[in-house]
Amino acid sequence: MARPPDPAQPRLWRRRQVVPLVAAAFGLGLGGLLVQRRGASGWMENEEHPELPDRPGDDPSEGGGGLAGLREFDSGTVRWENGRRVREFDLTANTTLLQLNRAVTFKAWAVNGRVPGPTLRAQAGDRLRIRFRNDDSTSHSLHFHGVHPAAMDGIRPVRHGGSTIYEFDAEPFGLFPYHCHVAPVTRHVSKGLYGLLIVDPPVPRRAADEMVLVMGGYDLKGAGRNDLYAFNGLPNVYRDQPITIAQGQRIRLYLLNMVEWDGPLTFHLHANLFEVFRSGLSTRPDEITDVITMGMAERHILEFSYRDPGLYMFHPHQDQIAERGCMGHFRVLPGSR
Ligand SMILES: [Cu+2]
Repeated sequence: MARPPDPAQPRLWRRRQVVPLVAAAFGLGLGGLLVQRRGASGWMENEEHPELPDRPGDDPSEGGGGLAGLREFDSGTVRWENGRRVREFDLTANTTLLQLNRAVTFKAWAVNGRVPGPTLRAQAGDRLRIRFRNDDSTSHSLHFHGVHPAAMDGIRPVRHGGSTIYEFDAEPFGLFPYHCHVAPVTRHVSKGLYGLLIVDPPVPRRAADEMVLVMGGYDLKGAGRNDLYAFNGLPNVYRDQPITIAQGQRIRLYLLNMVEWDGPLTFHLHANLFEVFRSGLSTRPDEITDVITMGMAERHILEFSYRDPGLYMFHPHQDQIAERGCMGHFRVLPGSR
């Protein structure tokens, strides 16, 4: 039976057509963020020198494929029920070992084996059906930000081997974090159980090269403070493997702060200004700036383009956080614009 097209898919193809060189360059860096070994004794590090080695994450086979996730969106499986689009997602919590750099392996609690969890994507008005399974020995849950009934708020722990279904409407459009809400929540979140849900507006945003950056921190010693920080789970991955973009191309950045233990962070983009769409709740920019402050779980859409080719930094302006892994580069390639 013929079904209406999934509006999420044409958007992605358009984006790919706009920046084929980006996709080609990006393909070189794809690998798994994760080392698929489980059940070891836990994180290991050089206790005397938790700082990063000179070239962390430069071997994709060692978990250096942190570019994975940057431009990945999970639109789920679409079903039609009573004429309405229902988007189903399967999310599983488990313990996963992350190779943060050559010296540090971290025993993370992850969604679908990755930190952050998959970026879920839906259209405003969709019904979302999220099947959550907990394969971890510790109880977890998934709490979504946004509007939904209390029974779907995800604050009840799901025990080992258990599962539940979170079902609610994707409204309004905007950006909504999701994360485990089992106490102590700070620990459950900082160990990796978080991700982002994007709800697209009924009238699509204009074409852009879209990407996701989630800021996170790692408390390696269980001391209530972060030793390492990362964009998209892997410290310094975009410092060492710059994100390739095209000159003059509009970039749409879905940015989320999930750094526990610290106060608010900023995000600063070098040699440029960006438009801010606060929480993604509008299709008109709320302000234009080059540094924005974000508390825990705050998220915004940032849009910009680079006039000149070159290499440009982005990072929180808390420089001690940037210097411990939350640092990246855009490499702007010459284009025809
Ligand atoms: Cu948890």
